[in-house]
Amino acid sequence: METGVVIKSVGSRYRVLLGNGETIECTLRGKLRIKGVETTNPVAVGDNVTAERESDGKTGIITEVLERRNYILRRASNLSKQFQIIAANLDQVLVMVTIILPATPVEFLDRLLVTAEAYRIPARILFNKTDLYGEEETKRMEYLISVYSRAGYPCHRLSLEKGDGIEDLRNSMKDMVSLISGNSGVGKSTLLNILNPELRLKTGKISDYHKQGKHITTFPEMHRLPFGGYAVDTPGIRGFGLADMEKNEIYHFFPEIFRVSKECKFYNCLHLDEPGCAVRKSVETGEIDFLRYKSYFSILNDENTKYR
Ligand SMILES: Nc1nc2c(ncn2[C@@H]2O[C@H](COP(=O)(O)OP(=O)(O)OP(=O)(O)O)[C@@H](O)[C@H]2O)c(=O)[nH]1
Ligand SMILES: [Mg+2]
Ligand SMILES: [Zn+2]
Repeated sequence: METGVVIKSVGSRYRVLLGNGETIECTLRGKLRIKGVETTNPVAVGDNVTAERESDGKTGIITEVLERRNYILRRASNLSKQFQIIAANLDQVLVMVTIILPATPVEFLDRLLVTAEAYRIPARILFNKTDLYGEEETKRMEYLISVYSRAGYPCHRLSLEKGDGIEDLRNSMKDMVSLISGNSGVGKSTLLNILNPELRLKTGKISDYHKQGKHITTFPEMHRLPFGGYAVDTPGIRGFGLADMEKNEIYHFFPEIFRVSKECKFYNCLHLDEPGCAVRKSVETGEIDFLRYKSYFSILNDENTKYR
């Protein structure tokens, strides 16, 4: 019996990195049962497992999945009620966004941040492709940086093309397990190729016609970083699963809204149109950005959000 970490999962095949640095291809033991969430995949990238080696020595069977510290889910498909675990046992989530080519919708960013908050995983925001920004795009980026850093998220300005901001980011990733998420085409795989030049991951072109990525990466995969730590490259995610959330706890996952909510008149205030709502007042004064409030409102009213 050996222990290891799942670094890749495609269908029912799992690649497990063992303690001695060796990797073996594994399948699951048929009757393996995992407690907790109902998901389409019982084992995910980042899971710590025990494995039994087959007689050929190169393949194995996963016999147990050790308890998860945390995990990030996504909706299995756009309108599906089923969830898929993207990765488990993470130290941080890096949300990569771009102002243009492609433009990341703010609500998409907020849903990723809410998911990270719900599982208490710290998040950073990476603004990439600054080399493509003109005056207007730079202004937009600086505005978003002011909104999100006030909310408490560290923000990085990156140009992977020119090499700007990479040293700083590397320091923030050292010895950590990071999940790199973001919409298709923002540069997630490009970042990994820079952090570990041995990888040569496939990257895509942004078509001028659609101005968005083409979902080049199709499976989450964990990669070792030469300076210490791991990073999970993920496919550009279309829909995120906000599982297991009570309607009246969603605002807990917007840090700046949560802080102010303590001054609302009613303890069960949903910050819609209740009298004495401190959140609404702060939106009016601009202390809470309207952009963020809009995302909160939309998640609250999203019938696809699965409530407990
Ligand atoms: N101009 C510019 N292009 C960049 C930068 N970073 C990445 N790109 C380009 O953006 C395109 C998409 O990059 P990918 O790394 O494939 O994007 P991804 O996020 O992995 O996309 P998916 O795997 O589809 O989710 C590639 O052509 C990159 O060369 C940057 O800082 N500036
Ligand atoms: Mg990719
Ligand atoms: Zn309120």
